[in-house]
Amino acid sequence: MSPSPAPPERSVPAPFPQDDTIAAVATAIAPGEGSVAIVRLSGPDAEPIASRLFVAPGQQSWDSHRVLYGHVCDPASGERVDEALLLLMRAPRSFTRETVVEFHCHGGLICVQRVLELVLAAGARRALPGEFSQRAFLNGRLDLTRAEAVSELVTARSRRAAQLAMAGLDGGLQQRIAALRERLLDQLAELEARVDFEDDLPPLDGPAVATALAAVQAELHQLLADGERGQLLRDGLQVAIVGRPNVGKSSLLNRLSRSERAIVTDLPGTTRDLVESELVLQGVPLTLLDTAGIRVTDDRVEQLGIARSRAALQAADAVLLLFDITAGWRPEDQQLRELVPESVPLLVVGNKADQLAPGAAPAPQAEVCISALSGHGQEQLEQLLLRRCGHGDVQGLQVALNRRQQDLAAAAARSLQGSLEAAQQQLPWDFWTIDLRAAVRSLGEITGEEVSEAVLDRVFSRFCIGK
Ligand SMILES: Nc1nc2c(ncn2[C@@H]2O[C@H](COP(=O)(O)OP(=O)(O)OP(=O)(O)O)[C@@H](O)[C@H]2O)c(=O)[nH]1
Ligand SMILES: [Mg+2]
Repeated sequence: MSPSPAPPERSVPAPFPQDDTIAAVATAIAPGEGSVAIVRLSGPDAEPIASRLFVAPGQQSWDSHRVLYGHVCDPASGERVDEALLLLMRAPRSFTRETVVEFHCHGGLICVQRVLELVLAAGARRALPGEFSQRAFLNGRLDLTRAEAVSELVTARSRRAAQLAMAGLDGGLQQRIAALRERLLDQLAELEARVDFEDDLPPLDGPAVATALAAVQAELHQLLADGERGQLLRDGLQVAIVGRPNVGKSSLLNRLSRSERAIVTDLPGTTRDLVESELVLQGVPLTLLDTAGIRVTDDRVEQLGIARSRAALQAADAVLLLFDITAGWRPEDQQLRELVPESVPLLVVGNKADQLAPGAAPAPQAEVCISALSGHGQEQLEQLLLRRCGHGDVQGLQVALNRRQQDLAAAAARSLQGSLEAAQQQLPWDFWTIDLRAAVRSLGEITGEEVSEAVLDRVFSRFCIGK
C-alpha cells in the first residue's frame, strides 16, 4: 500500500467550546410588524441568564427541547417586560452545538429590544453578523457550504433561488466538492509516494493519472458554468428599458411587472425619472428600469431625465431597446443602439404589433415583436431576454456555487491545468504535485476543511445578525 500524503494543514481550530455567550434578535425587526419576535442566546451562560430573567409559573420544569410559558422580568425592578415562551436546547443538541435559549416574545420594536437589553445586561454579548452560524461551523455542526446556504436561503429573492439554497443546505454541494477533492487526494497520494519511494513501488501509469486529473477538471468546469447560471438566481439582473419617447416603455414595464407602476400617456416625454420595478421571471429576480424616452429637447427636467436614461443604459446588466414598429426603425433608434456598450446583452424589441397593418412586415431590426398593450409576444420576449443573458435554463440546476466558491473552484481548475502541463511535458512527479496540492487546498477552502480564520470572519460577516 502506498503511504498517504501528509494531511493538509488545517488552520481552523479544532471544534472548541466558545467561552462567552452571544445574543441577538433572530427575526426581522420592524415597527408594528410581526406578532412574534425571537431573541436567541448561545453559549455556556445561556441557561443561567435565561433562568435569571424568565419566570415560569406553576410546576413547569426546565427540560431541554421543551417549551416553557411565562414572563420575562427585569431582575432589578421585578417589572414584567413581556409575556413570552422560552425554548431551551441544551448542548450539543442545537444549531450551534452550544446551549441555545430562545425567547419567543411579542413582535414589533419595543418588547424584543427590551428583552435583548436585559439579556445583554445579564452578561451576554451582542452577536456579530453570522456568529451563530460561525459557531455551528466551528463546532462541526455544518460545513462551510451548508453555513453559506443558510444565509442564501434567508436572502433568496425567488423560489428557485431558495430551492438551490436548500440543496446546498442538504449538503449537495459539499458532497460534490468533497468527492472531487477525494479523487485528487487519491492521485496525490500515488504521486507523493513515488516522489519518496519510487524504487519500492510498482511503476505509476502517468497518463492514467493525467486522465483522472482532467476528469476532475472537466467536472469543475461544469460546476463553474452552473455557478454562473446560479448567480443569476441569487443576484438577479438589472434590465433597462430604453427607447425614443412614446414607443411604449412604461407600458412594457407595467405589463411585465403586472402593475400600474409607471405613468402611461399618449404624450411623448411622459416619463421623467427612472421607475424601478422588481419581478421574478422564470425564477430569475429582475429589477426592471423604465427610463425617460431619449430625444433632443429644450425641457430642462426632461434633459435631466434623459441623462439618467443614458446612465442606466450604460450600467444595466441587459438592455431592452424598444421601438415602435408602426413607425419603423429610425436613425434615432440606430443612434440609441450604438449607445449600448458592446459587453451589455441587448434585445431589440418592436412594440405596438397590434397596430401593424395586416400583411406588413416589421423592420428586420426587431428581434421580437410584441404588443405591450395586449401582451402579445410577452412570453417570447421573456425567454429571449433570459437566453440573451446567457442563462436560458436555470430550471435544471441542482447545485450552484456562490461567488466565493466560484473563485476557489476556478483556482482549483487552473492549478489542475498546471499539473496537466507538467504531465504533458513528462516532468518528474514532484512537479505534478505542486499544483495538485494547491487544487486540493482550494477545494478544501470551499467546504471549510482548509480555511483561515480571516477568511471565515469575512464569510460570516456577510450574514445577517441573529443567523
Ligand atoms: N396600440 C398600442 N399602443 C401602445 C402600445 N404600447 C404603448 N402604447 C401606447 O403608446 C403611448 C405611449 O406609451 P408609454 O408607455 O407611455 O410610452 P413611453 O415609451 O413610456 O413614453 P415616454 O415615457 O414618453 O418616453 C400610450 O398611449 C400607450 O397606450 C402597444 O403595444 N400598442
Ligand atoms: Mg414612459
